[in-house]
Amino acid sequence: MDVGHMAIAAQAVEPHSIEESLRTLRAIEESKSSSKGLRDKLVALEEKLATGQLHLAVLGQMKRGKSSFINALLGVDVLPTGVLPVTAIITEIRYGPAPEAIIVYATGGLRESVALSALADYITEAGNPGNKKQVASVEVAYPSSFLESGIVLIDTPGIGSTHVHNTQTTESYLEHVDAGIVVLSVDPPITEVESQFVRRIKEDIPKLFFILNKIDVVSADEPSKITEFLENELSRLHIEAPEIFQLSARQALQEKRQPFTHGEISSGLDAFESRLRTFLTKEKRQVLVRSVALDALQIARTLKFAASIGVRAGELGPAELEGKRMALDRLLERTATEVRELQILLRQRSTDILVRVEKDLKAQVEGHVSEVQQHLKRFQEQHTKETGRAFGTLLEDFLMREVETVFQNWRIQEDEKIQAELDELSSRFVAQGNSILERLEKSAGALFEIPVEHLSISCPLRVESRLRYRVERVFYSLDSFLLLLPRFLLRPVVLRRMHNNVSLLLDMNAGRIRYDYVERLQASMTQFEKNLCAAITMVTDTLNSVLHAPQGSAQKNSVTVGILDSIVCDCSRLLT
Ligand SMILES: Nc1nc2c(ncn2[C@@H]2O[C@H](COP(=O)(O)OP(=O)(O)OP(=O)(O)O)[C@@H](O)[C@H]2O)c(=O)[nH]1
Ligand SMILES: [Mg+2]
Repeated sequence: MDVGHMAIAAQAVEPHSIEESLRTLRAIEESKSSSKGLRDKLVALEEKLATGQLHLAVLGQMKRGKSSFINALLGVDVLPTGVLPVTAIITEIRYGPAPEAIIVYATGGLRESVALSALADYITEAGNPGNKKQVASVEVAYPSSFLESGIVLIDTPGIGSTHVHNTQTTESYLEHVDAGIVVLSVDPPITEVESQFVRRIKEDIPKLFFILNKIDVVSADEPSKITEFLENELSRLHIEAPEIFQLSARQALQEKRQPFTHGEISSGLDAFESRLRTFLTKEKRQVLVRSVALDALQIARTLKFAASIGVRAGELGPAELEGKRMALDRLLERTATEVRELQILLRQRSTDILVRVEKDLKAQVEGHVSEVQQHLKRFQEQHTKETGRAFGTLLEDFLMREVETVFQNWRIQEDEKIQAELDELSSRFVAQGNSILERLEKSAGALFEIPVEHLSISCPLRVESRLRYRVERVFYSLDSFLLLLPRFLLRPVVLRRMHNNVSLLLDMNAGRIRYDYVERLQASMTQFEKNLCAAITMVTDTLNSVLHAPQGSAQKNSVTVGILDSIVCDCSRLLT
């Protein structure tokens, strides 16, 4: 046994801390030089523990006061708030000695430092409609004492608004979240959208706190009744003894700004802050460990499966081993073919969606040509006096409004339709990916007569999350030479020409919209395939490396199996 392996074996005797488990997993993985995806994942998990940074996300339905609540915690109006749906971009807030905001762009990871006061231009629906500035996320540094304890506080876009992309942005971020603060409010206490959201996130997020916000708008005896109601509702969602804090974010911020004028009123924030402090000192690590242990368990099981095959391989005679190797190679080849077929099918389905979008777009254009022509006639009647450029500008503005009206609501509905299709597609393809994996493991297990532990792809695959929404400004430019025509010719020529061109104008803009959908769908599919393949590749690479390792490593593999067994036990224990 080599020295490195003896060190690994020695560790097996004692129970592992999660850090030791990760180190051991990495040592085993490196000794087999199996899969890059697996290595990257292990490094990321180690980093997560080493930095000890807990991602604490503020989540919930739009307009419940998430951003106001974060401002109240920080004691300053850092994040934009408002009556209309506001937050559109994920904003991560960390400790920093001086206030700073960094805009991270989706294209090429470009970063730009901006003043905190300019945040609204990047993260709000009004300042950055439909995320046309292509912002991936925003990182804010702020010198707040409670951020110093190693939390990243995250403001997320509200779910359930008509801006579907806001819900998608939040959903796509969930896999990074270690603990969540769900903001509810008194008006009404909990909606169906919120119930569904909570039901879904409680599976992925190890710890949830609940805030009942805006208690300043109800009479003093109501918050406790509402809390009782919420406790019942949440227990229906199998959240026992939920921690609910009643408060008014608005009042809390005022109190922090002018501590002496609000002496006797309590916003309720103190109770939450004190709980958060205990959580950060006593439970933060536990939450981080659970979140890491969940991933480590999956990796340990994969490596154990491969090492068990290695043990069997070492026991076989050369001829028999060669036969099994060839059979496994065929199996891996078949798996690769199945994955390719799955990819083709996925691409086919995305083409189907685009064909349908195309059809819908065509119907939308055809259904509105005569309406826009009628509006144009009315426009002509209303504007008889303007000439030259002034007339041109008016006409352009009019056309712009018309085009936007034709497509704006259509796009919202189409997005929802596509979302539903992608949801269905996503779950179907994840299921198919899992069944490929299961078949591979069963066949490989049978081939080498080893018991198969069920390994599933716990892929956080969310096709919808990858959809980046981009609204292009729809436009049509008038030929400027037309505007130079003499007055008596200008109006009839331009308007007749526009009348005939209405369908061209709508078609041209439909083309841009179609291109936008093509781009978004392609980006989404590529990401999906990458995740799906990464999970399968992790298993096939590991199997490949163990079976093609030099002969005579049965003993090494059986030590490894023992070590991995104990890691599986340790990780499972951390999760109970
Ligand atoms: N009365 C009262 N109003 C509040 C309170 N907290 C927030 N609001 C108001 O509720 C509205 C929404 O607040 P935001 O903080 O923007 O809500 P949000 O959840 O971040 O909204 P989105 O980012 O759009 O999802 C604003 O008009 C706030 O002033 C509160 O405690 N009491
Ligand atoms: Mg907000």
